[in-house]
Amino acid sequence: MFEFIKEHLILDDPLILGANISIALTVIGIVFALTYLKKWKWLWTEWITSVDHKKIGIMYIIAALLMLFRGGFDALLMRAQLTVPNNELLTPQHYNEIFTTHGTIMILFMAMPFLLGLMNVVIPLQIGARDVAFPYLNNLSFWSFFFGAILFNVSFVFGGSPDAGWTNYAPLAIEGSPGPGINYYLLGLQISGIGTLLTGINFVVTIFKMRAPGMTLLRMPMFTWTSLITSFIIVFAFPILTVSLALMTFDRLFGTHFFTLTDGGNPMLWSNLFWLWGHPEVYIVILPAFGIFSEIISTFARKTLFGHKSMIISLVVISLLSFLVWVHHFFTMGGSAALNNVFSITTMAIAIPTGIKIFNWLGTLYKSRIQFSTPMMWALAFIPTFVIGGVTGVMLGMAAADFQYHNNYFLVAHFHYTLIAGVVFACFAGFEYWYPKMFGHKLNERFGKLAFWFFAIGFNVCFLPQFLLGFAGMPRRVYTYLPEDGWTALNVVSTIGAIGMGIGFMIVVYNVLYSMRHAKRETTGDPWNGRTLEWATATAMPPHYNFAVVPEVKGIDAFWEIKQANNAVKKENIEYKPIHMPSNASTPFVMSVLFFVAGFGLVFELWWMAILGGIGILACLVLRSLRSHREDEGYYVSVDEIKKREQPIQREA
Ligand code: HEM
Ligand SMILES: [Cu+2]
Repeated sequence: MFEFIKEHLILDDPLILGANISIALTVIGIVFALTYLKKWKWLWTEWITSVDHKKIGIMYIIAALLMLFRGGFDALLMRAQLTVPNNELLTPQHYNEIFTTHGTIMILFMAMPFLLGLMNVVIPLQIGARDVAFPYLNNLSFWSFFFGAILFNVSFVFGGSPDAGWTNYAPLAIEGSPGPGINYYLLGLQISGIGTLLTGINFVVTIFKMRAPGMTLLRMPMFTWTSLITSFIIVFAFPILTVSLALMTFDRLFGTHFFTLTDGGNPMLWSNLFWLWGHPEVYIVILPAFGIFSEIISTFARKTLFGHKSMIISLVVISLLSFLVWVHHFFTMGGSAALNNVFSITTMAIAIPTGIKIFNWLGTLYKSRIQFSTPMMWALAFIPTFVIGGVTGVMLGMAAADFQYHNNYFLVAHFHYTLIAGVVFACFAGFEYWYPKMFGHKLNERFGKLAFWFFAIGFNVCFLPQFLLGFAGMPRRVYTYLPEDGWTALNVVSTIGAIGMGIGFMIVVYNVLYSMRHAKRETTGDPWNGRTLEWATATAMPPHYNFAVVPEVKGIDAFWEIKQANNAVKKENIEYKPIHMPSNASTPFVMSVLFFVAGFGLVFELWWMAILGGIGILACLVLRSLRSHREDEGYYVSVDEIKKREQPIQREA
């Protein structure tokens, strides 16, 4: 065992060694603090085993922020490496590993969980429900995502990181990459993918079955709509990923030949399967972002979202088209012209429903009195920047033109314009917007705006020059270049922008720490004068049962209408009834740890460990089936407790 650890622990690289030490110190510090403050039990009962959707959402967001830090650090290292020609900060192998982990972490362990976290916090509240449909499953979703992410991250210090790009193309990932790196990729994604699929199922059922009386499908707020459609895409797309990852795991561990170049394997099959999942995946992260911006724009423009119905139709159209465009990721890999034409047209067609959305947002802003809060700043900056991402996407979608642009920095600039101006801006915007619901106070607006300006300006300074680098022919995924190439000046500018974004991120983190201490506590549940039901709870932070009395919905902007009608019922007159809630669950956490153990065993082909983990997982399933009756009984929140919780913060009617 000792030999095994000595063989795989990475100690020779000073950068990784430094990270090793700081990770070890942080872990020791956290363990010490928890023990010293006697917080272990609190952590276990209030968080780890909690089935409250709001707490699960918060845990998702914290994990995503940590991953943003990790992915952002990777990004800064790459930018540092590319700042000047012939730089020797990183070796070629290290550069390969970093762009692979950066891309994978940003998409699968940062953007998606961040949005799933916001969905978790907001959706049940927004539809007037007490929790999600399957709270127990929700806890399992989070922990399997979390331990999948941990497994992926372990590669960094133990055994070596994956190095075949986030697309993990065969045959490179099978025959061209010895060592455990790719195994980490396959199993980390597999385990966390289970969590994502379960979340998709959970939200489809929640949104269909648990809406408050009166909330018809067409009255659902836009964030709920986008979350519903996203959940559907997850349900259809993630099984493709599951199967593809399993097949490649067989190729690597058991010598099958699904994607090899020899013995009847076909690497192109991987590309097809990967992008058949991968393209819908980018809509899984962009659609909830659209939903967040819609909520924010209508709140701070003080108007109903313009063209609510056309928004919904365009959502559905985008989701269908997202499955019909995947071949645009390999226009240049030798398909026929006819084939490329078909996929070129479906790709460009996506611009139409997306354009409709842009006009709807502009229509909402038109002749409104805009309130420039921090969330709104992100939303306003999103519109023009995302248009740049969209327009360059159409340029790439033309098969003939793609022969020029693909695999150079024009592409890198394009997808960062969509992923950052679309998704990351939305994550920050949604975080600031719903922060009072999660923590009972707003974030400081001055620091919020400062962070916004650093990040938004830094972003454009970083990525606009990359379009030009693309025109100048700089390829993607190269670790250095020559002075004669003439790419130096633009690369310097780009790195300066990246530093600006890093500072912006640090200000966001500082703002959280600052506001925890200094911001004014919210007393009402409605700090922004909101329009939708999540703002209708009596307390600033809703109790675990959300609504003491389930609200009734009379239109889009349900809460706004309640406020306009001024029929906020006096609290004394309400007759509370006991509320049925689910109990905490510990099996999901244990099971996810076992997933990690089994996954780690497979990564290193330690069969005993893999089998032990597998048996443990099965045992958990059996246990759960036997115990389910008792566990599912849950408990009742008594009328007394409800009264106590609703009392001190009565809102004036
Ligand atoms: C914080 C600012 C960011 C910077 C400075 C940055 C920078 C970079 C750089 C330099 C590359 C490598 C390009 C190459 O060598 O070909 C890259 C690749 C990539 N980035 Fe980012 N990035 C940032 C944020 C993000 C975010 C937020 C996402 C996704 C949500 C993302 C997704 C990707 C993907 C998917 C790749 C491709 C990886 C691959 O080639 O396999 N990046 N980024
Ligand atoms: Cu695509």
